[in-house]
Amino acid sequence: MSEEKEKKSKQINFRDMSTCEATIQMLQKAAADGVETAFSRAADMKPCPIGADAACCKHCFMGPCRLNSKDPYAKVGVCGATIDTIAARNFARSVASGGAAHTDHGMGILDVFRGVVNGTIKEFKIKDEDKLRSVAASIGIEVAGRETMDIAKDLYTELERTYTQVEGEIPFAKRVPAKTLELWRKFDIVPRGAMREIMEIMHRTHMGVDQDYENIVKQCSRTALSDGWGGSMVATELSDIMFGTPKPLVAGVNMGFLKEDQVNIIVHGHEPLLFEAMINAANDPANIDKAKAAGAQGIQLLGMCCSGAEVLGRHGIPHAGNFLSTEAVVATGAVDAMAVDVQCIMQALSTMSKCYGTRFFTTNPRGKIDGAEHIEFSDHHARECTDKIIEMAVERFKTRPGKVQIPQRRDLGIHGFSHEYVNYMLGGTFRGSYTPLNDNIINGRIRGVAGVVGCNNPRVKQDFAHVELVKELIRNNVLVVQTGCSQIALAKAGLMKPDAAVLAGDGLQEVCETVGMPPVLSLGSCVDNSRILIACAEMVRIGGLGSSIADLPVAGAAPEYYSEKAICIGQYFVASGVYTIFGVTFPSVEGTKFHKLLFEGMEEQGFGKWDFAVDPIEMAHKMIAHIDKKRAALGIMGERERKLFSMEDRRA
Ligand code: XCC
Repeated sequence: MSEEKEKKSKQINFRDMSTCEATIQMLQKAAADGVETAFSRAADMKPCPIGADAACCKHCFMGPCRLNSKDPYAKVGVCGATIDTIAARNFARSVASGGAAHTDHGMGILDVFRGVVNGTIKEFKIKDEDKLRSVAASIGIEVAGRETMDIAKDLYTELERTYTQVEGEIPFAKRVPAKTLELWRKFDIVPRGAMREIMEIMHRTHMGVDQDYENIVKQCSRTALSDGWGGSMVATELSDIMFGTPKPLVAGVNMGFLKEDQVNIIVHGHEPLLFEAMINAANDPANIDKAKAAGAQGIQLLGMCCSGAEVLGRHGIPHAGNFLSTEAVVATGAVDAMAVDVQCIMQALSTMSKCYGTRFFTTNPRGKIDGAEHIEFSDHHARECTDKIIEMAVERFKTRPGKVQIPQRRDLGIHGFSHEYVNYMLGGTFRGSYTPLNDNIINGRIRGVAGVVGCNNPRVKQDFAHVELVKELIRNNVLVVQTGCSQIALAKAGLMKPDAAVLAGDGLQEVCETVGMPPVLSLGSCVDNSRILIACAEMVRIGGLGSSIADLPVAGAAPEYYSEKAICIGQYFVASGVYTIFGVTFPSVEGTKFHKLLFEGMEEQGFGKWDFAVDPIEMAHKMIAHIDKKRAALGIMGERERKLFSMEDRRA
């Protein structure tokens, strides 16, 4: 970095930019070492105000056209496009890109499932047969008396339609509550295959095609739903089938899980395939011997971002940190190798790794980075890639610069709540059911359920909004479920332990203590937001809380999002009926018709709605107000009853 930049970055008070102690320490170290990070780059570069309001159109070369968000209807683009068309098109392109990321991830998992089913892939297998059967049955595949592999073949054929089907509804539409599905049909937004929906959105947003913001938003919903109830759901369900459905386990988060005397390898990105193969490789005695021969005690694998979130819950592999810690962790000098696949991988990691001697590997043909070493991961020969990475990491360990600096923070918590486990946890083996959850919402011990998910963004203080929002929600008896980088923020804050129940309001606390669960449940990666959709569908099916997802006293939030995937996730939650609030910034201009459609109109049509707030406490109270509105509509705003899980009542 230039001298001037170095001076500036040394002046940054990183405590104003993050609440993660380990990250702050490493950011200070990087600045002292003269190495820049996203934090220093963000401090050095203001966001473009026109782009931030989505008032810039660059979809053709008569422009780029810039409208004035202070007076949005004063001007139109060269072609005559209004602010509503421009903002809706920009929003739609984010939905398409975000949806493509998740559905392509799901497709990668489907490719492996096909190899497992037809016997060409030996590295992976069907690990959870019960889950295979229940997923197959949920979409109408006959399972009784059939061989596992026969069911798996049928399931593959069905699920492929999630991507390729040119007409008709995607398979998981069968899981959607009837009244919600009816609304989708009325608005003609039941998704066909994701490939078709994404192609169509790209076509419609080309200059001169769809110039009606309402019509564009409809296609946003259809495309986003092909992610949530399509690509992402396939990714989650098939990953559970092949790698195991998560069950709660004690696992650790933070940089203190790097070990000075071990070969440390970080896997960062999203698809679980690389990580699963890496786990096999790191447990191979031959590779452990190589590490020992180099003077290490063993091999320490750690996850980051969503790759890490999946194996944290599935296998208890420690997690080094969320999105904004991915550069900071390299500054420890203790990372011998970082292997990445796709999504949320900052290009700067390549330079950063060079500064600290970390071996940095891209592994996916879809995600190469200038300056990184590429070792391609093949589903059919997974170990060739992972063994090579271990070999290089061991080499680096041998030549590791003497002094490493590992922040000694380790946060233990319970991770790995799947929909299946929640069912079991609440109802037990013989009466597994969401009934106790619904009962406790109806009797008011639990006010409602909130999904708090999503990224970090260097424009706001890392983890601050996640943690303060969740604390305020549980204090008000709202049960919180989490995915992605948000769940890592809360894990670092210690809220994924059962004893965090003391921070909850007395109703939620009582339920947590009875069941022995934390007030904040970690569900996995961003594609695992599909678990939240399934949970919502199950709450409707059990009864007592209305007949569509839009009736439920639930809300969603992404207080520190940065990614287009988050926009797509938000849109599929809203289209599914969920009130969804974002922080940081929102890509629309207040007061425009497009903005009003997202923030009011969709709710009037029977869907959920978008909302926005930067302050986490304000955000929490907006969510609670929505939950209370739904409770009032359901007629369950009354006094709380003090009896818990009464078997007598249930029998009656
Ligand atoms: Fe984290 Fe998924 Fe966001 Fe990326 S996008 S920053 S949650 S790793 Ni899902």
